[in-house]
Amino acid sequence: MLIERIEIRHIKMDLVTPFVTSMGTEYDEEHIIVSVDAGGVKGWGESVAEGTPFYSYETVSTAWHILKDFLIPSVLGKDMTGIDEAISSYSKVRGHMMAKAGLEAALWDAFAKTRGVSLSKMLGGVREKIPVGVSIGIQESPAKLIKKVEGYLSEGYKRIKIKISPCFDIQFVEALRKEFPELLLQVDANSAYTLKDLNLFKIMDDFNLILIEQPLGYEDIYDHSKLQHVLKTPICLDESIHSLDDTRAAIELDSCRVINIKPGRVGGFTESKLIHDYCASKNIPVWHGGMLESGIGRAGNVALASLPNFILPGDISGSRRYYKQDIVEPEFVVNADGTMDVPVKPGIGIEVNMKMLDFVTIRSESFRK
Ligand code: OSB
Ligand code: MG
Repeated sequence: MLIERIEIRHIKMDLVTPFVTSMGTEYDEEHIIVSVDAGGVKGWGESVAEGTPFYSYETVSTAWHILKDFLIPSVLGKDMTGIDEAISSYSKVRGHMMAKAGLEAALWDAFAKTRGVSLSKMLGGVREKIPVGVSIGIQESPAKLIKKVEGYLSEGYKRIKIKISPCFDIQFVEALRKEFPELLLQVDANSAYTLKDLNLFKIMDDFNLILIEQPLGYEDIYDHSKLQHVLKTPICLDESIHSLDDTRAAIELDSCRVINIKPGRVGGFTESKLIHDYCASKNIPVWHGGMLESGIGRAGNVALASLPNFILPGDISGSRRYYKQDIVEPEFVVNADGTMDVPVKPGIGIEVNMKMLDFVTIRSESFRK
């Protein structure tokens, strides 16, 4: 497959409702859309580096730089036989997982399209529908949170994740548990706590949560093992896991009993699959995280989440939960039974709405050999 042309677009999309976490408040989402023209098809990917370095050190600007100056030149004009060849062409680049994942996703889509198979099939997916949940930002009061949850449950979502941060934690979890005793509930702290908060987690431990996501330092693996050893609730790592090696360390140290896989955080679908397979071999369930993607990134996430060890519902919600209008057709919808259909058409299996994509594009640059 000859890589003829690559385009990157900086996009900005307004969220339907501000997303409040322990890292701050997001009103809109900035990402990079990557498209690759190769072998008569167009492959699409989304780099989930954000406008700010608050979740990850990467930003749209750093990812743009790494894509333009290092990743794109290493694949452009080459005739590639498969994805591994592309990855090894830029393996000298350390870190910058989100920049890499955006390009890798576009290449996976192009390879799948040239072979006429769905991305799900090509990745080894086995599900036609995936279980999905919703990630709810911090609300002003427990009463407002309960209202939000009621709304999402009525749309079909079967699992609720709430963001927590100091002073916006126990009382919110307690109120939800009281209102919905059977609710599949999990919390995400985005690294807002330290081991000094042990007592708080011991209280959390009695609310029958599915898991507690990334309570401690965003690069930490060691302190999480200390915390996991005194809790019965599984800890799930998000921010701390950038590779299969990190995953092995975390599982061997018993720092977590569940892994959140986000292709953007680990450099793409290839590393995601390695993590998925390793976790399966250790009986560690995984689930698919989210980065408030547009439909382009979401399509890849849905395909990846169709692999067998994605046992827990993912942070993969319908397009409307995030954006008034998505940039793909058809947009993603949640079924009444809390599942989402995995696209079956070749590649990511949805069409890009070019008019909408142009509307949300702030700047673009294209490269050919
Ligand atoms: O920690 O999982 C996270 C969004 C941006 C950055 C980090 C996280 C999130 C979410 C959103 O929780 C999940 C979604 O896309 O629905
Ligand atoms: Mg998280």
